[in-house]
Amino acid sequence: MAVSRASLQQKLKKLIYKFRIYGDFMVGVPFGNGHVNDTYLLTFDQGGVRLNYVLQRINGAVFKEPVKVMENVDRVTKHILTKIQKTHSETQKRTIRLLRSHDDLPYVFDDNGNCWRAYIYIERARAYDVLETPEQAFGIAHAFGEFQQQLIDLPGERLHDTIPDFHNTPKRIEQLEQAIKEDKAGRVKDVQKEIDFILSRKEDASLLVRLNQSGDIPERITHNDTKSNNILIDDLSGEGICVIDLDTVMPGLSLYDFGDMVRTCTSPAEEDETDLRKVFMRFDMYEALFSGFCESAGAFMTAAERENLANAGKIITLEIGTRFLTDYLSGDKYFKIKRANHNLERCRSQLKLVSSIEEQMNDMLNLLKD
Ligand code: GN1
Ligand code: MG
Repeated sequence: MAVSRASLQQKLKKLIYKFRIYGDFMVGVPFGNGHVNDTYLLTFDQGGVRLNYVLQRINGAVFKEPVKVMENVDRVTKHILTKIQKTHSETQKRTIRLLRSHDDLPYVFDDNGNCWRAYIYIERARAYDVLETPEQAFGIAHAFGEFQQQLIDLPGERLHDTIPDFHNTPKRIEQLEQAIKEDKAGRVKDVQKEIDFILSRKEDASLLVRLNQSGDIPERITHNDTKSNNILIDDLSGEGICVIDLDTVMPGLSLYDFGDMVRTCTSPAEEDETDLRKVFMRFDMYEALFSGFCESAGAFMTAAERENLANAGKIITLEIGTRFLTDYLSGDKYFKIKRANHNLERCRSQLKLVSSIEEQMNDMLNLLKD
């Protein structure tokens, strides 16, 4: 244990000095709750002052072209910085600031070919896995809506599709059907109820993709992973201050971003809660998301996008539940797990949330009429 701890410190130290950074490396510790990348918080002594940085290994199995991921993140953060410089006197906490390597790139590679990036840790702000108040939900939706708004005029060519068909819900269901056929881990027999639940909603699940294909809802630049914990909430002001985890920023549909907020901001329980009585959509949280998003995204939202806000949460919650189940059936190859049935537990809580959203569909639609 002692040896591996020391070797981790050596490894982190070697990596972080591949970036242009001032001061003495003190310590690095694992950080955050991501299901995909490896994240560390590093502390530096800079002339007697302690400063923290986040260092992350991009998961190469998930992001096959990490350089493209970083090109997207770099362009997007630079663009956002130019925007907030015009509107805010203090910009330090309002966007991720990437460190640059000695070759002036926003990433480095280790000896095993893994891609790493680093940024300045934002102090006195935090990310919430479960929200406590509607004000937080409002702030999160407002911030993600503003993020889309800021990127509407991103100059240059289309961003890279770093994970093609990332939010193609019908494709995700096809992948589930394939995993059922293959039954690699011999688990299909235990999850017939979950499979039936998902497959009986196939038609509903394809709605947003169909609306995009028919030209009714446009492609935009979206975040694509708008979990509650991908916004930092300022400790003092309570404002949703900074959008983080930009790995999946790419062309996408605005409604998937809104939907993932419904999935992660409205339930009083964690994504992997096993007591399903605790998993449901709190309507006051939905209302707060709706208001926050309309306030910042309302100006550019089309009528068809607006009309489908109520469907978005259901569709992406079904999509993520489908992905968890697919991974469970495939032997837990994609998402990091902490226990044997973790992906199944995650799937079940998502499906419970889908049911709760369905029950409240009329109330959600009524909100649109007002
Ligand atoms: C993954 O890495 P993390 O936890 O931010 C996943 C998202 C899922 C999410 C479910 C690249 O995000 O798509 O919605 O888990 N990211 C990727 O919690 O697959
Ligand atoms: Mg993520």
